Amino acid sequence: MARLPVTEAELVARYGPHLNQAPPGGWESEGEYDRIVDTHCCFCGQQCGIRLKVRDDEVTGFEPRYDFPFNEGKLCPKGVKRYLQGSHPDRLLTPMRRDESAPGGFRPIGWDEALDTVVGEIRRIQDRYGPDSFAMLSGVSLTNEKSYLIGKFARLALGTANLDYNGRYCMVSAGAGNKKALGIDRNPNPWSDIPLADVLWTAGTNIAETFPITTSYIWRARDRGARQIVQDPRVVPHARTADLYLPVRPGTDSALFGAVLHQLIRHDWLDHEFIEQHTNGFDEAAAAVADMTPAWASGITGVPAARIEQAAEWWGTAATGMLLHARGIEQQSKGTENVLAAINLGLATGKFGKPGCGVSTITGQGNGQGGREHGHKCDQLPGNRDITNPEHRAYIASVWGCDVDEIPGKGVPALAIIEAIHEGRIKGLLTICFNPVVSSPDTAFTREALSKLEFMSTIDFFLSETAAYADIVLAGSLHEEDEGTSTSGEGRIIKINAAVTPPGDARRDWEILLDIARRLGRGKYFDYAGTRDIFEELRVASAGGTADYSGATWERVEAEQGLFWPVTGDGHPGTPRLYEGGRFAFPDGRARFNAVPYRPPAEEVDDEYPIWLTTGRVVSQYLSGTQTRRIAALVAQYPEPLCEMHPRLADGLGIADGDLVTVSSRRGSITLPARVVATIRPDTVFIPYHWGGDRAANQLTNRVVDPTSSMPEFKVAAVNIRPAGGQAATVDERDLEISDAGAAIRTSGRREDRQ
Ligand SMILES: Nc1nc2c(c(=O)[nH]1)N[C@H]1C(S)=C(S)[C@@H](COP(=O)(O)OP(=O)(O)OC[C@H]3O[C@@H](n4cnc5c(=O)[nH]c(N)nc54)[C@H](O)[C@@H]3O)O[C@H]1N2
Ligand SMILES: Nc1nc2c(c(=O)[nH]1)N[C@H]1C(S)=C(S)[C@@H](COP(=O)(O)OP(=O)(O)OC[C@H]3O[C@@H](n4cnc5c(=O)[nH]c(N)nc54)[C@H](O)[C@@H]3O)O[C@H]1N2
Ligand code: SF4
Ligand SMILES: [Mo]
Repeated sequence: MARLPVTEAELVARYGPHLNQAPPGGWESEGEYDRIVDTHCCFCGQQCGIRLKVRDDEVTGFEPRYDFPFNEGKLCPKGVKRYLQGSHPDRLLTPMRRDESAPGGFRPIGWDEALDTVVGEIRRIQDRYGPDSFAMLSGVSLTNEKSYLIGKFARLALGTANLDYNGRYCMVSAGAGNKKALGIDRNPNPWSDIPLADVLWTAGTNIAETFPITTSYIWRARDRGARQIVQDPRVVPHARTADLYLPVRPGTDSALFGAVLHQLIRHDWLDHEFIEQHTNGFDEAAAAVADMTPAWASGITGVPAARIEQAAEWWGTAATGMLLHARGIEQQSKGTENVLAAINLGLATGKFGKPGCGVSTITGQGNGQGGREHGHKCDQLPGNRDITNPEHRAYIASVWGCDVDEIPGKGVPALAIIEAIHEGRIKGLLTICFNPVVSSPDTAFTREALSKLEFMSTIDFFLSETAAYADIVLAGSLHEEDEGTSTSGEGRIIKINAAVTPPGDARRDWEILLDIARRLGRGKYFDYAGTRDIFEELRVASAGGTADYSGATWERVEAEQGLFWPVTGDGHPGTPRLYEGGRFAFPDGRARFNAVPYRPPAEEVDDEYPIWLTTGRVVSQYLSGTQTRRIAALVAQYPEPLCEMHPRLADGLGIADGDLVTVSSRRGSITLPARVVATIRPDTVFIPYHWGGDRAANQLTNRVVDPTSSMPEFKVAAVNIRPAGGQAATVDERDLEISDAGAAIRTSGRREDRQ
């Protein structure tokens, strides 16, 4: 097997360490400020290093950090504009109470009234319907400290089993697959491995738009001559430079991976020594793909058989290689199976535990990695422990100083919480950092559910579409208004520093939770003077778990530019690459192959709904859009959702670029402009999901979930499309001006949104 010539040392010599140079005199020479605070971007899981300029307790500007080894002076369009939310006129400055007679449907109230109402309603509902009838939904834009706190708060202050989080819509299929096959829910590689891969396979990720800084690592591999394979129903920007493009039909990835394993076996492109010494279950996995020929897979996936064969040859014969995957293969009703099928390819060729090798998920949300380790999930306790395991429960009870029976059992996952609300089994809800009215599948259903609640409260800094359903809205904190740690998609624990204090009467999220706990009479379990105390407890709680942070201190994290967990004790160097030397996180040290038979997506196209729909992101918007839809410079880049479709499909329907089309599924319809592009499969349309109200893509999506991970099938639905008559109105310049002055642009978080 030929190794590409360029070495790691040559690569560093060629690129950096600091690829981009600051302007002469440094960024500090520009703009007015009285302090600069080193911290990280509040948006995606790459957690780029950023420096905030502060004047008079307000963020006035930013610069990228050159010293942070991940982004080395680079930022994407969202990171560049992130600080503009702080002084936005929509920023919530006080708690609010629903009041039909008030303008906008809410009136400002004081904290005592707000928190007494929340606590009174929690008590009333739990007394009447039982402790689990009050649920909590949370999110992982929050720090590790807040994630840990929320896990404890739900169990010991609310006393409910029903806590889950928005990572349920994001990382859980990857997590379940990694735990099952390799033993740890973390991506196995630091990104410094990417440039060392001789073949780079990206599956189900629009990496150039969603992880722009990671793309620069891919360019470094490409410049060494690494081969690039892209698997996506769309010719995403990164695919335009790929050596091999696999235009997979939505929902069929496990068939493609199965055929590749079939080929690896057929041509004996296998690492027999690795399979024998470091894995179990190869024979079962091989048996499952015995009939998965490239010709068979071609019929299912729509990818020409020759391309599948080529992908197998490149992957099978390269000395090093990485397969990077994200939500495209994970947000399916068989997301976990897709991940297991991808991992099989790494195990079969020995591509784990060494430089430039790995099958790695790319974590999405800012703290999407850390937030899934500290007990934020319905089945989990801190350190990635299992809430049903008696030993794990006993350990956490000892850290919390409570009776083990005080820790409730396993609750239900996010979508099941919404379904239980719809069925009337859950009556009360507290949400923080989650906007399910936009981000949950089947919007009409979500709205109906929230309308049935007897009481709902939301902690947010903007009146999100979800907050608009609340009875009491609690004004929480922005990222730069609090300190703590976060864990990037690489698995690197980093330090978030506070730059400013919350404005008006807004309060830090954790202070709000502590106050509620005290008012519920549970203050003794929440005796923290600051987030640092929470981190110190988190360290102890995580010790001995798979996600072990016990050796991480705030000082070390900052001084060492982050620490990769597990970091198991004082002085432990951290673990950038997992599974070194082929030792996996199981008692026998062996990874597990998994047999992955093919099964189709939950909903398939038919005469009535003949077109595949898939959903996702654009570079300028972030998630449910509450944050980025308020920044005019970002809105201007992509102001409203468009329906991407191939010219052949458009022609057949008599649709031209910019025409309004109505897209309908079994759940609902949306009318939006068509964007006719040749970069998508002709049988598939794509709609980004960052908008609410009648512009929400999730009006169309299906509530079916992956049986293992409970991930909804955001990436596959069947739809029909018809011309709606008329052209799309071009973006109204006045809207942008309004937004420059700060008002929300046609956000749908309005009172009338409530049904
Ligand atoms: N600009 C921007 N960046 C972001 C975010 C954002 O909102 N905006 N969000 C962050 C978060 S939380 C996440 S989770 C990540 C998501 O990052 P990605 O997963 O990269 O983003 P998506 O757009 O959801 O989907 C990726 C790709 O999957 C493809 N796809 C759809 N269906 C299938 C399929 O069946 N098979 C395959 N192989 N591919 C399919 C889509 O065409 C799309 O190009 O991005 C993070 N970064
Ligand atoms: N159709 C479709 N739907 C999808 C997806 C898809 O690809 N297609 N992707 C899914 C994925 S991967 C994800 S991650 C989810 C994300 O979906 P959500 O989690 O619902 O999206 P966010 O925009 O992050 O919503 C977070 C809310 O928390 C607030 N917030 C942010 N930071 C903080 C904070 O520090 N404190 C407080 N108190 N509030 C905060 C924001 O203002 C916002 O209102 O969407 C999912 N939904
Ligand atoms: S790539 Fe992610 S972390 Fe970096 S600036 Fe953009 S949104 Fe922020
Ligand atoms: Mo995500």
